[in-house]
Amino acid sequence: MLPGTTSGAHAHFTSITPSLSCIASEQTYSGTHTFARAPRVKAAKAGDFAVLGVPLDIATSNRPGARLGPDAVRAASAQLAELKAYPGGFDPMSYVNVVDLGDAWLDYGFPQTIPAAIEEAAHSVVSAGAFLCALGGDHFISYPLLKAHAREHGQLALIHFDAHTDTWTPRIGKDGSVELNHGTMFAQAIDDGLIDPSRSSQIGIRTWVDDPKGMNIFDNMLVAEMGAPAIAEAVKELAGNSPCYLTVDIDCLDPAFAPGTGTPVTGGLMPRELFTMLRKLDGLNIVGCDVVEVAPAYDHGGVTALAAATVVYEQVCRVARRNGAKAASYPVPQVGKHGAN
Ligand SMILES: [Mn+2]
Repeated sequence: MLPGTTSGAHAHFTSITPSLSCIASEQTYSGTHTFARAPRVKAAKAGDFAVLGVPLDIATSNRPGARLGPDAVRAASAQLAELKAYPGGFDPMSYVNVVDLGDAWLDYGFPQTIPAAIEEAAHSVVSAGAFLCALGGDHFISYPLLKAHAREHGQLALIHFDAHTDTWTPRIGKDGSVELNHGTMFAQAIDDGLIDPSRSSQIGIRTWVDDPKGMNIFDNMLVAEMGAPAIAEAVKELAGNSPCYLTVDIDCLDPAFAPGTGTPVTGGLMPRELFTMLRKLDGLNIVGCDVVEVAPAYDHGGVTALAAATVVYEQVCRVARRNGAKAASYPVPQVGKHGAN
C-alpha cells in the first residue's frame, strides 16, 4: 500500500505529504532550488556543510556558460533528496547540517575585484568553522578558494580530478595581479605556497603540460591500468595527514557522460570510476571542496549537472560517515544454491 492511501476495496488517495521517502518535503520536479532541499541561509555556522555558488565564467579559455552551473546543479540535486543514499542506505542530511548560501556576488563590471570577492565570501564561511563546498563557475574560482582555506589551515594538499592539469604558466600583470585564467591558477597556487605539489594528486589528466611543477599525475591511462581503488589508495598515501582541498572539474569525466562543460576532452573517466575513487577517500583530512565547469548550455538531459550534484552529495555522505552514519550494503547474492537447474 502506498503511503497516504487507505485500505479496503475502495482505497483512495489522500494528500501525500511529505514525499514517499519522507526525506524531502517537496517533489523532485518542483519547488525552489537549493542544494538537495537544504535550507537557504545568509551565513554559515560551525559544523555546517555550506554550499556556495560561484557563478564566474570570464576566466574560461574556450566555451563560456559555467556561470549558470550553480543553478543547474541545484536543480539536478533535487532528486538526490528523495531517497536514502546509495550506497550506504542512510539519509546523510540527518547526520550533516547542510545549508545553501546562494551565490557569491561578483561584479562583472569590475572583473579585477572578483578574486578578492570570492576569497572573502569563502573565508567568511571557512573562518566560521563550516565546511565549504563551492559550485562553479569555471575552474579559476579554485584559486581564491584555496587562498581562503590556506588562511585557516596553512599549506594544503590538492586532490584534483580533471582532464587538465591547470598548471600552465600564468601571466602576472604589471600591478602584480594574477590573470583570470582557468588553466593556470594551480601553477600560481604552487608558486604562492598555497599547495604542496609533492602531497597533491591530479587524476584523469589527458592533456599535456611541459612542466607539471612537481604534481603527482595519475593520467587517464594510468587510471585504466591501475584501477580506481588502487589510485585512491595512492592518492591517500601521498596526501598523508595533510589538510586536503578537493577540486572536481566535471570535465574529468568523458564527454559522453559530461558534455555540458566548456573544454571537453575525449577519452575520460567513467562516472563509476570517479565515484569509486571519491568514496574511497574516507580518512583524508578534506577541509573544503569545489565542483566546477558545469556549463548547462552544452548539456544533454541534465546529465552533467546530475553528475556534479552527485559529486557534492558524495561529499555530504563522506562527512555523514565521519559523523557516525553506518553504511549498509546489499547482501551478496548466493548464486548456485538452487543447483545446476
Ligand atoms: Mn578541466
